[in-house]
Amino acid sequence: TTVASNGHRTAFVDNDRKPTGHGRMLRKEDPRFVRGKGRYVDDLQLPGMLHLAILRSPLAHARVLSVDTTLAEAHPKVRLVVTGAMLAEKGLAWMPTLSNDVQAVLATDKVRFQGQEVAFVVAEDRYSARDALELIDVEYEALDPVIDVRTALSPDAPVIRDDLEGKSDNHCFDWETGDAAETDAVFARADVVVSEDIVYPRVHPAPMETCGAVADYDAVDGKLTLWSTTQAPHAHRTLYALVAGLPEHKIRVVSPDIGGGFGNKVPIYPGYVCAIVGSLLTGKPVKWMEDRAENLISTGFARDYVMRGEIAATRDGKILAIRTNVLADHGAFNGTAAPVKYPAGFFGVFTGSYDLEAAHCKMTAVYTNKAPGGVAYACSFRITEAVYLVERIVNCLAFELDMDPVELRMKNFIRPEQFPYRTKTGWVYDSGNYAPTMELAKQLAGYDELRAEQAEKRVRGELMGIGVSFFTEAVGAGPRKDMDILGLGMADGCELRVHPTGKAVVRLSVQTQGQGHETTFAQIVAEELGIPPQDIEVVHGDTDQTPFGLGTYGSRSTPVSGAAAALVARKVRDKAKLIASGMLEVSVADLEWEKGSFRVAGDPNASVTIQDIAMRAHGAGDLPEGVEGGLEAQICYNPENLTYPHGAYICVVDIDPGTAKVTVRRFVAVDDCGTRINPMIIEGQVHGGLTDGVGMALMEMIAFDEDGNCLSGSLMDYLIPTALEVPDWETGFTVTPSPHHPIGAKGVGESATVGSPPAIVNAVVDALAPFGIRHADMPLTPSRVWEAMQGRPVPP
Ligand code: MCN
Ligand code: CUN
Repeated sequence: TTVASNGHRTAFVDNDRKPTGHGRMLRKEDPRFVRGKGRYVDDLQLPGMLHLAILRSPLAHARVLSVDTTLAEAHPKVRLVVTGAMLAEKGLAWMPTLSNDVQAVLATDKVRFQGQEVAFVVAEDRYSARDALELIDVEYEALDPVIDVRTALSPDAPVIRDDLEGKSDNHCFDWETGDAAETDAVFARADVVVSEDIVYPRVHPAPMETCGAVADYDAVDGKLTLWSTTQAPHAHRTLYALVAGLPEHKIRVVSPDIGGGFGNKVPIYPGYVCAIVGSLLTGKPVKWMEDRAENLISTGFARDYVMRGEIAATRDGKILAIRTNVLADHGAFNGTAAPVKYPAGFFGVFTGSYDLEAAHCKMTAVYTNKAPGGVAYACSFRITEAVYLVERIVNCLAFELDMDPVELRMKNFIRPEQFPYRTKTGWVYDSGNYAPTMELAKQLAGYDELRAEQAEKRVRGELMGIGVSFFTEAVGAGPRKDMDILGLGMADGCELRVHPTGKAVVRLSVQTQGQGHETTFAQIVAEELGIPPQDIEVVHGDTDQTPFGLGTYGSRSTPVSGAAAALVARKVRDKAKLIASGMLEVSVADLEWEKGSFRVAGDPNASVTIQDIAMRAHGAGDLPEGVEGGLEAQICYNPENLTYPHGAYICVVDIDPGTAKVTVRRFVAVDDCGTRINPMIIEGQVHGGLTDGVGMALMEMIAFDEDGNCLSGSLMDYLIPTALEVPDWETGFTVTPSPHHPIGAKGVGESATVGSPPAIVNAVVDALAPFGIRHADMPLTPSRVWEAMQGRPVPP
């Protein structure tokens, strides 16, 4: 453990400073980013490029009676105006979503949320395109909107999706997991049952760069190139092929630098399709770039779960079962992205890190007149909601039992010898060792001293709270036998070429958005081959240059593509070994590998480096019998299971009793993501996720008025945290390698966003304990905390 100058402690125990493989290494991408030399979609300028702007619905629910584009077409700089009716003629008015629903590209019959795409204009410049939107005259007939998820299924609610055949209500899907009867039986005989209504409000990832695309259709060779802000270029290409009927080999999707994705850039948005149509019809490259308001009101939101959590336990704090009923708001179209078998993502891990006798979840998903989306904002496929539910309800139990929340958790953890552990909802946790992680967090926080300080402060009427959360995530989707998105299996390709001079290029199917893949994937290969990471170029984000794979979300890059990169490097090493045996004139069995070279066992002077071998592989000399020239390999990795990282978080807050303002004073995060490839990048991921957590717990919410007007369409209204709202993060880690991952690594990119909101809310509620408060819903803004202190229920 090292103590920083600010007194904060950070634990280091492992291989933090290895030079040629895993370890702290400055990011290869930093020189271009810190100089402002990143290349984003909006930086692209092509000769003759036109600009596209989208007309959006001002109403949440309305019939489209007519769209008059005459004046817009007459604008001198306008080249094209397209309406839903025109797209319908080409069979392009609707597109499939990643969840087997359909979504309007441009509205034909009705608009179903405020901000929905109604028409688009292509003009010579961005300003003219936007000006011309005002010249389009749309006649709407307003309909009653469905805004409150709780009344969406009432018999008199207007039907939003009357486009779907036979649809007579706003029901989207039902989903159930666990055993209802068994769970009810356990509840019936429990000493203590606690229930709580828990809302995870609608939030938005709000990446720094909004969504956009440049489409360039070349009529001569029939090739479409689409530069777009996508986290999953290959999956998008296949879908464009299926939707637009273009041959897949004539589509190239390029995802250049991305200014943050956070799941916002997983779906296919109407804007991308509009850009493609715009280019097909004008024969010119067409750029569409959203502004901030468009991003906030129309693109993939996150959460929006109304949950009833129930927990059953013995009087002495043994948790027996958890039961939950969820109402899920999916907006106007089910535009979520999750493996087909999992319509609620991986919410099924709501049993958390505890060894239970039974568990059951029943979920009803509904349509409302709000923007589509659902799986975004570092959600690990809805594990955010699951962890929030279990970590809040466990705290409610601690409150009822008057038991210390750490002690209650420790008492109920799945024990190390129980792994691999099958949960009551059917997930097999690959590995875990929870108690040491919790202990380390306690130690770094000085937990007992904090409790003593709190007791003293309470006597003086000061409001200090200590919040704990412990999470297990399931990341790395996923084994192709049970995970696919629209029929595409969730395996990842990877290709590695070592050039004659010993420099290498590794080609990935995943797509970095700020996670530092250009560095860490070079490190993975470096660790396996002993080639310095500086000599390994990472290529990604271009379907013409990389093998097929499903992209980056659900923290799957390390669990899936990371494994692929390690294995492809081992394949190259195996071939290198054959070549080395020829060079050293010994049998393969006599060779020993030592990072970067093969040497003859027992003869320290007889060795060849991987660079020597690369030259020989491409050179003129003889190669051993049956060995082809070149030094390259390719793989498609299908994970055996997900990886299950875990973590223990402790948050300390102070609440001003006069203004009810919450200050996060300290935050200790101990993460366990198995083998750590680049500890510095992991810390960056954790710092970012913790900051997200402060945002969601205290500030962020996409709100609507009763007419369905989105009240959070700018960053003045949708508050996101800055350095001023967050403390100096205190991090530590433990290492429990994944037993099935070739290097033992588990994903970490979403851990902190998943794990931190319950720690912060638990801390706020703990501070409010003197008021008898057991729960309050996010975001815990001063006004909400104030209401809670007055004994008034917090608004939903
Ligand atoms: N890493 C590591 N050792 C491990 C695990 C991960 O060094 N044991 C490193 C990886 O090599 C990678 C980074 O940490 O450089 C994140 O890896 P991983 O956990 O595999 O997550 P992904 O790369 O798949 O990233 C996706 C994840 C998701 S789903 C969201 S949402 C999110 C997140 O990443 N979006 C981000 N972090 C983000 N960070 C930035 N800057 N921008 C986003 O949009
Ligand atoms: Cu769910 S947000 Mo991330 O998986 O891209």
